[in-house]
Amino acid sequence: MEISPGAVHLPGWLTPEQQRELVTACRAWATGPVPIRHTRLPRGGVMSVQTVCIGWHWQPYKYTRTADDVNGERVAEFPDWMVQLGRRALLDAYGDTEGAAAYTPDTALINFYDGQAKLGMHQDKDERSSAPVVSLSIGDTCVFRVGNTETRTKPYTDIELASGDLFVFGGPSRYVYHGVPKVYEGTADPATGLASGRLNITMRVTGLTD
Ligand code: MD5
Ligand code: FE
Repeated sequence: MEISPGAVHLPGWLTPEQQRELVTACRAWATGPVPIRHTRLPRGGVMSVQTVCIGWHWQPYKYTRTADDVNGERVAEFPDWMVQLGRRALLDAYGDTEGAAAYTPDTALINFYDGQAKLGMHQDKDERSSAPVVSLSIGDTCVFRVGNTETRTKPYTDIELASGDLFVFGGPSRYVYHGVPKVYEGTADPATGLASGRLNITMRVTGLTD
């Protein structure tokens, strides 16, 4: 369903098998050339969420090929199968065949939330492209807060994102404030391969070239 113009939530979009495959892939990336870490913020804080990136490495407020704030290694390649998954997500969310075919995400941020992790209200503005963001959730259910483009406060809508859910943010919703105020610990189905916690994968277009 459409939460606001361009913001489309498709619950249960991933099959249990796709969820298991994504968990396996994310485990490999989390222990790959650039290990998953709590991102350090410029003002000295540390995010409670843990993040590993593929394609391009995100750190506030930029994307680089190497993880200069971790170990200096180059991040893993963004695989073609994930480009195809992103195109299917866009097609199912918007029904726009040409728009979906033209979508070529080149980075993904893979966020891991334990039961205490939160993500404050923010906008995603570090990409030089206004192409949609594709979000996939696996594991524990969370409260996801979708706000407005003007302020990090009300009006906003709280929805639950559960394992297998797809969310696409494009058009007028691309730059809305959003966050994760709560993770419901212990709600994950271990059959996905994730015994506890929440995994979120966001595909994006950086708009960068080497
Ligand atoms: C998460 N991740 O659940 C969320 C899902 C992040 C982040 O917010 O920046 O890693 S992605 C939600 C998102 C992305 C871009 C735009 C909008 C939402 N939006 O317009 O609401 O870990
Ligand atoms: Fe975000």
